[in-house]
Amino acid sequence: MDDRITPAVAQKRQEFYGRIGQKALAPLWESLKGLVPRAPATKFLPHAWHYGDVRPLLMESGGLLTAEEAERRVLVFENPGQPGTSRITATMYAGMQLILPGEVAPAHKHTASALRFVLESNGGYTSVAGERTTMRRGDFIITPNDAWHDHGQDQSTGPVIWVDGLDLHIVNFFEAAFSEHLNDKKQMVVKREGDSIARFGSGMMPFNATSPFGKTTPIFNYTYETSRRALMQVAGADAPDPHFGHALRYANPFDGGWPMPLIAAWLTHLPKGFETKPVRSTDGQTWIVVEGEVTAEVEGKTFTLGENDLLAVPSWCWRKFRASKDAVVFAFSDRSAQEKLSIFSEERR
Ligand code: 1HN
Repeated sequence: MDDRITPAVAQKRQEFYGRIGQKALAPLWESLKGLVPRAPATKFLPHAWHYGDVRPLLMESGGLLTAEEAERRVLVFENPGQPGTSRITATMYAGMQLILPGEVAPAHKHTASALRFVLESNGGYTSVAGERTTMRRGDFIITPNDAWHDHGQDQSTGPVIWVDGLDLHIVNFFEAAFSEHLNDKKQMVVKREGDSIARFGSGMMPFNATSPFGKTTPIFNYTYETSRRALMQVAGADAPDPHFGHALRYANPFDGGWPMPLIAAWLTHLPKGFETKPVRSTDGQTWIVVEGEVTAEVEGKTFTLGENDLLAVPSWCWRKFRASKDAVVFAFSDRSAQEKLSIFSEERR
């Protein structure tokens, strides 16, 4: 659009826009550039949350209301580029949840899928679709869409703290969200603990198995014990990838794809002193340091991250990582959704 126009022409156009506006019409030529950007221009900022700041506030919230009162007692990670939107990146919701000894977060279900990444737990559990799993530090736990879920803490010792990641903004974008509450606080547990791992998570599968949760992985809990052992064995055999270090992605045994239809997740080991080469991609990523210490550089901003610290890396931001100590880092993003829609892009330098 040529913007060297006379005031008279500008006025004529504005008058026209006013008239067509009354007929629920708008001129594309005024908005075309914003609708079809040359490259992703995120409104979100690279940002870090330090566990040392967040944990005391989460514990303080534990004195303000019970898990049951809150339904879910969570401090939401709000990207400072878009405060008030309950988003850590453009599409992803993330928060940190607290359950105190004896508490229950009551059973409900919804269209959105959720992941839990466990930071602290001594006797914490979550029940999903009739099966219960014990939560342990580093476990990556799946709540498929439309599955009943409740969480609790049976032991008398210590808080249970984890990070929730949900695809609810994608579901809401499509205006496709439903939810329901169960009459009972806890759902009935009808399976023995470990059922899903035995059936689907041991490199085997029942004869004639069909996927119990549609396009979501049937593996309920990718335990840290198993994931870490695999990652370290691979790290001991190969040189780190220049861009990704040693990285293993969580996989759905039915199709080898990402564990959830809209959410991707992976686990990375960076040996002490190793620095990744710059990468950028269109998925909005959330990184959580599980072990060690990492310096991240995102679009020229530097963040030093220790255990349980979180980092938001929005779409198309250059990122690189350096491990100042041997590090293990968990990450999730909307890459799984983007790949299904054929819109995922990545660039490596
Ligand atoms: C939810 O169901 C949980 O089940 C946590 O623990 C956080 C945030 C928004 C919507 C539903 C949970 C949530 C949530």
